[in-house]
Amino acid sequence: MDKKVVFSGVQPSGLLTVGNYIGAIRNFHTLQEEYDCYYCVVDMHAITVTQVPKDLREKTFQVLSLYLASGLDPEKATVFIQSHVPAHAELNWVLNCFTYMGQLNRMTQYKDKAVKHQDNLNAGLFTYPVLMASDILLYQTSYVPVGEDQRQHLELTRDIAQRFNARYSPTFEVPEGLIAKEMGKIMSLKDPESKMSKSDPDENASIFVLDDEDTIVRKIRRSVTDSEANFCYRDEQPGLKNLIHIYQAFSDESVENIVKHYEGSSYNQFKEDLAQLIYQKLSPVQERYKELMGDKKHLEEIYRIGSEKASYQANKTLRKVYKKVGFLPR
Ligand code: AQP
Repeated sequence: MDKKVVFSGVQPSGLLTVGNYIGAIRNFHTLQEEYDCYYCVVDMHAITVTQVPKDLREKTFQVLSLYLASGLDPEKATVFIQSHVPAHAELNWVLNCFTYMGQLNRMTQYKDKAVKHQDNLNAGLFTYPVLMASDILLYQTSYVPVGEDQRQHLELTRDIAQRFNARYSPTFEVPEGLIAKEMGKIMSLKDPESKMSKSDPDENASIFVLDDEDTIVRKIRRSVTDSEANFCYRDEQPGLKNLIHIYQAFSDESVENIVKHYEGSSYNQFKEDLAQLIYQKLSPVQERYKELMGDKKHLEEIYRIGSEKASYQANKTLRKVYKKVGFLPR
């Protein structure tokens, strides 16, 4: 029997944070045994905000290396670069014609990003979710492991797929999200009301996957908590709650056990332990990352093979779509 398909991607728009790691990347390799997995570095998405070309190339290698360093096996999963598979852009055009302006207007990520990028309010930023729908639907994806921030885009993807299927005949698998409940949204260390983001200009708001031990210790020590000095897991203490989620993700302990363990302790003790835990879990990833980044030829080989495999599947879906909308065969 054919395996079900998993698809996900990360933008090479900056150094990856533990938010990206917990919400998405660390789950990728656990799925590669059971599913037919496609993991993409979504460089086309990244140019919806201004990028320096030289840096974008380097960041694309970095994300690819982090995928592999986190346990992805290119023999088991298809690992590739979005712009190397032209079908993404081609399906994007067709799906643009199946998406309503009103739907895109409701996307909260667009609203947030529009405020931050007033100087470059381009159409790509607005239609970003349609390209994401194309990425997912091209592979007949059943499951999409992403963070909570992508839930709305995923709903739109489902909607577009259902609209297309209803207008013609079943063409796209309608995907479901694999979104971790509490850990699906890791918040900023400086403002626990906003999401931790790789493009946050305040470097102290995020732990980056490549941060060294001293940096992790310093950032966690200075993270915003509260003055209650009472170790609790509750909405009224959002900074502490967020740190507990990070602890939970790196330790696989339940919130209940973590709270029981630190009841009566100072926040400082918890913060010291958390910083050590993060460093312990990230340092093997960092080691492997360094090795991989030292051999770009090997990385190129991996992404070339990945793009070929991905193109084969993507073109199958694209041919179906073109036929259904009435384009003449080439
Ligand atoms: N804070 C987060 N908590 C949990 N998951 C998160 N993700 C992002 N931030 C968090 C998940 O990481 C994956 C890759 O995200 P992306 O690169 O496609 O874009 P994003 O969601 O816009 O991530 P950033 O870090 O906020 O990037 P910038 O700053 O460039 O916009 C997705 O699965 C996402 O859900």
